Amino acid sequence: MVIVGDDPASRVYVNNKKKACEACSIMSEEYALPAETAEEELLALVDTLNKREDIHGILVQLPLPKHIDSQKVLLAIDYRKDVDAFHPVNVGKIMIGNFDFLPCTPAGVMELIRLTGIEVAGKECVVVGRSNIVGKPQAMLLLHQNGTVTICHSKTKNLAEVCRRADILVAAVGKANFITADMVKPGAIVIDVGMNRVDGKLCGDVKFDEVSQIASAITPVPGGVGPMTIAMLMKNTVKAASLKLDTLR
Ligand code: L34
Repeated sequence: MVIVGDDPASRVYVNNKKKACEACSIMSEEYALPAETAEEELLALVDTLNKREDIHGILVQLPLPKHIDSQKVLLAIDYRKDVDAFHPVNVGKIMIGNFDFLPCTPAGVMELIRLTGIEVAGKECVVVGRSNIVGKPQAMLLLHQNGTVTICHSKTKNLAEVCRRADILVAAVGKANFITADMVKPGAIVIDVGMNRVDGKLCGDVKFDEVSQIASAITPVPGGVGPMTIAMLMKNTVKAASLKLDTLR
């Protein structure tokens, strides 16, 4: 795990990942670099980790400081060690449906949906947010399971109306309390990917108190998608190690 700078949220997430590694008996090393680290220095570290035979997974925690080109860094990670599935090779593999790793947050969301026992096939799925990390891959994973998928974003007209069509609503907007009860179909599954801090308090994108009254299933923040994201990271890391073993057989 590589963390650059001192973003307090990133610090918490990386610490949680470290603890999860310990719980799974996965050896982890943390490289904490100062905010002013030069891009070349970070790329050199990634290169070293790429070459290390005893390391199967590399994760560079985002966001990176503004002077560093994140895409360049993600591209530098050996795609076979890319346990985030952010490398363009892995993104492309996901698009085709022939993948080794799934991005952790969208994969965690699929796992949470699976645990409701409700089939995605044929359902109206609405994803609010279109980031490369969550919204776009999330839509693709729902599509792989034969959902009818709509992606909403800041230019979407009649957002509330579109959201109200959803049997499965995934909120990945990054705005506290954005999804209100009037935007949710009674009986819908609501997955809250938001990780917002309001006056130091962590809250999601969904107004939990009111939406939980009408949803058939809903995830809280904290204690929902976040921990499941980390569980999927552990899964990807074990997969990366076993793929490596396969190539040695
Ligand atoms: N490279 N950067 C890379 N990979 C990732 O998969 C991430 N992400 C997102 C941010 N940057 C990344 C994460 O790890 C978000 N994310 C993440 C991971 C864990 C938690 C939240 C976000 C988490 O542990 N959430 C806890 C509460 C944490 C707290 O108290 O602040 C929860 O219960 O939701």
